[in-house]
Amino acid sequence: MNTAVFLLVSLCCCCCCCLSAAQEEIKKTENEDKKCQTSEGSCYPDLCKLLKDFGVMEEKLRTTVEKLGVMETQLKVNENQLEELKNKERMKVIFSAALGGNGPTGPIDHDTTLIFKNVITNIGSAYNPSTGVFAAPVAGVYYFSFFYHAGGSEVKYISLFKNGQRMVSSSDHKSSGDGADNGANAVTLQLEVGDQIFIRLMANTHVWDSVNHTTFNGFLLKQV
Ligand SMILES: *[C@@H]1O[C@H](CO)[C@@H](O)[C@H](O)[C@H]1NC(C)=O
Ligand SMILES: [Ca+2]
Repeated sequence: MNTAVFLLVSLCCCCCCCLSAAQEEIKKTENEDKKCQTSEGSCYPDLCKLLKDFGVMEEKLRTTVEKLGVMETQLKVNENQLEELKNKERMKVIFSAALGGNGPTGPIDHDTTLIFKNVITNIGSAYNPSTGVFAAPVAGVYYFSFFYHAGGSEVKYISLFKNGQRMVSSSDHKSSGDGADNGANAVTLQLEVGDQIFIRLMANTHVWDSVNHTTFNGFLLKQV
């Protein structure tokens, strides 16, 4: 073979190869098209998949919207509960008052409600300094304390009352040995709205005040 013939043969062979490869490719594509037409309806493969995916997405969206609705309702409930808690938290009832005067109160021949006139703190104004009575503005747990100072030569006996009921007391005996006495007590009480708390000086006893050492104190611990 001379060079010219060799080139011609080579070129022809290459051409044939290319042509048959292209024909193969066309056949493959036609077959895939047929596959789609028979099993997935008459559409291109990508479009079939897209439509199917769209259906799934639509369903997901529907359930998500439903869930969102439920969550929105729950959120509203939570918000209301939070507002309620905040209101409870905001409610402040705190007072401190001293007996005042300069000298003894008592002895008196009957039990007497002590009127602590020197108001030191009265947030919420639940303590009334003209009657000595604290009235619960809200239901809750309250903490109360009271302290007295008195001369040692008299009997001392004071009690904290809830409405008509004596709850806790502090007392001391008459003595010639003690120049002065100090006593106190405290109590936590669960109160309903309007319950009244006050300190009574028992008959024929006495307490003393000059520099606010006889006091009545209380605050709301927690609304219930
Ligand atoms: C007693 O309390 C009153 C407040 O009501 C105050 O003004 C006064 O200074 C207090 N006195 C003493 C001696 O602490
Ligand atoms: Ca004593």
